[in-house]
Order: sequence, then structure tokens, then C-alpha cells
Amino acid sequence: MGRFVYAYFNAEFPNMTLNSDRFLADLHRLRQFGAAGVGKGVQRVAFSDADLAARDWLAERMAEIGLRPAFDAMGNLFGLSEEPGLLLGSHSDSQPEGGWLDGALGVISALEVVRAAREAGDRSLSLVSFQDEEGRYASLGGSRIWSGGQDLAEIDDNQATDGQRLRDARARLAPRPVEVIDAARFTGFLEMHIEQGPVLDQSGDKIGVVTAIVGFRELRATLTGQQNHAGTTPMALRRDAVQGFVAVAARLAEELKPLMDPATVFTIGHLSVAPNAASIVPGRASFSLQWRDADVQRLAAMEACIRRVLDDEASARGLELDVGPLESLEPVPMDDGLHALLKTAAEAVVPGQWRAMPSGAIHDASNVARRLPVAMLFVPSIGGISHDFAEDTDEADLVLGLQVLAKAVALKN
Ligand code: HGY
Ligand code: MN
Ligand code: MN
Repeated sequence: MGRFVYAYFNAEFPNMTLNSDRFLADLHRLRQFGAAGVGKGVQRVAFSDADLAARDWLAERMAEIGLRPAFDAMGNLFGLSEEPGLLLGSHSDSQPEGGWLDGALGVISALEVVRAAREAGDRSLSLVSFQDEEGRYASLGGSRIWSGGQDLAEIDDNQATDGQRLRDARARLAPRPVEVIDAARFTGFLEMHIEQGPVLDQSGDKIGVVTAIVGFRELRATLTGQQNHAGTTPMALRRDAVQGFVAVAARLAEELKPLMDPATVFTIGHLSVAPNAASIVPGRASFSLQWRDADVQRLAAMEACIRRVLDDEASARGLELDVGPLESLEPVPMDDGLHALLKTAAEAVVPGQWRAMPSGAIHDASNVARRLPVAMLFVPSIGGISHDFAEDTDEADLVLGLQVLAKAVALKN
């Protein structure tokens, strides 16, 4: 696969040469930071050694092309241009068992487009790698704080599942200087991402132009009973936290159904049992409850059902119930103007092989939309797999996505 030339649509920057070899080489280089498992998996959770090393590498790439690398207090890394203009990017942290493209594709495609644009003389494009999009401390944490969705002080004591607090993780940024990055310097945000679902893979379409990003709700709950001997404690006297969890999970599987439509999702993805020993009646069960939909009424109805079932089962079993703060993101429509640019660009690059579609995953664009017009495009995920070491996309499809992104930038500029 070799270079191809991409023409800007304005006389000022006659030709932009995207280099697909360079783009793919950078993607594979980023994958090395936290490379794990078989194939192309990564473990690059927010503020880990691998994550910080990857950010330092990205900062060097940004400086190399004349951008000013700048961290903010949440560890978001920006590559700032001399002139106002579009912001391109995504995130470079990963899930605990993640794929090589989730977030990374958006950052590296942005790097290639900005680099090629600067080589053609355009100094208006900036790029960003947001921090903690994967919610190790707070879902979409970096872009949430940057966009003013919450104050840093509200989440600084949040703990990762290993107990580390965000404030202690952020301390690992030192001695890197941090600064406030003003959204006013940007005119809009474009994010390329893998679909992370089956739609493009099954349809054979090459590009998804996102119409809207779903709404998101998450609660963390803990049921506390009585830890005791598994042999001598009669069943009738037990206050077993795991049995309480099992009852909650079983009831929600039934009672949420009538509230959901085919696109609604509900996930219990995290469960920890204490003390987690075969001969001890478990005293504590902590778990996550996460649900997503495009309709806020439906999200609210599901929340009411979840809270009711938690209360019912805790009191029926004499268990203490602690429920953490609700994490929420409202459904976000894409900016009409930028969305139209992406559709025009997709039709130019892959005529008839693209579709407009909603995003079932949440993305940094959900937060950035508080401050800027945003739009997103997807490339296919093989087998619809993501948040797994096996996540992958054909390199030819990655390059098509890069072309569409560059085309949209050319149309915008
Ligand atoms: O969960 C999400 O949708 C995103 O991949 N963090
Ligand atoms: Mn992502
Ligand atoms: Mn993800």
C-alpha cells in the first residue's frame, strides 16, 4: 500500500499528500505501548506506565510536525496549531483488555491528516488524545472535565477497581507541565472511530457517518450482609450478599425487558465479591449497572426500575445497600454542518458504500459537543468485536476512513 495524493478544495493548499504507510506504521507503533495477549490486544489503562509512555510518544510526534504539545490537569494531550481551526482526535487509553484501534485510530488518523495538511501549508488544525475515555476513574473522564461536564474536584477521589484514586493517578503526570486549553481556539471536532459493533461488518458498507450518540447511565452498587462460616451457618440465618446480587440480576433481566426496545442495552460488567473464598458466606457484593438508549424517558424508566429492585431485594434479605452517584450522558445529535461534510466526503471516497447510523458506543464527542460542533465517522469492526484483544479492522478499511476524514477536512477548510 503506498502514498496517495489528496487534493484540498481551496487554492491556498493545492495538494495534501496523505501517506498511508506512515499512518499504518504509527498505528502499529502506538499498539506497542501496552501490547498484550495474542494478536493485537493492548492493556493501556489511563495513567498506567504504558498510557503515559504512549502520550509522551504522541507529544513527540506532535512537536515533530510543529504543533505545540500541551497536557491539561486531567492528562488530556493536545497538539495545538498556530491558527484557530478544527480539532481532530479521540483517546489513547484502553479498556483493561482492549483492542489496538479503540480510540487509537482516531488519534493516529488525526495525526496523519494534520501532518499532511501542515506539509501542504495549512496551520489551522489541532489534535487531541483525551484521557480516561474508558472510565477507569470516570466514564469519558478526560473530555468530561475538559468540556465542563463536571469539576475535577467532584471526581478526584473516584477510585479505580484496584482502589487507586484519580488524584493519585494524576500525580503521575508530574513533572509534565499542565495548562488549561481553551475550547474557543477550535471551530469544531471530528472523531474517527471503529464502529465496535456488527452493522458495517455485516452490511459490507465501508463507512458509517454517525447521526447521534446514545445516552448513557451507570450506577455502582454494594450489597453488604454478614460474612460467616460456610459450613456452620444455617441457610435461614444467612445474610448472603451474593444471593442478594443474584436475585437483583435475575429480577432485572425480567423486569427491564418491557421497558427496552431492540436498540436498548443493559450490562452488569463489573462484579467483585468479598472476601471471595469458597468457605466463607460472602459479606459483600459490589457491582456495576449500566444502561444506554437514545430516549431519555426510557433511560429514566429503567433507572426507576433498577433502584426499586435494589431496594426491594436489600430489605427483603436484610442487606445493607449503598448506591454511588449516577453517571450520565445525554444522547448527543451530531452537528448538521459537519455531519453533511462527512456524508459528502464518504460519497466521494466510497460512493454507495457508506451509511448514516447511530452510535451505540459513547465517545469523547459526546462531551466535546458541550463546547463545539461535533461529528463522527466509523470504519468496520471485523466480526463486530471490540473491548477485546481480538478487536480488528482490515487495513484497507482504515485507509479508506483516513481518506474520508481528510476529504471532510478539505471540504471544511
Ligand atoms: O463504553 C463505550 O462505549 C466506550 O467504548 N468507552
Ligand atoms: Mn473509544
Ligand atoms: Mn472503548
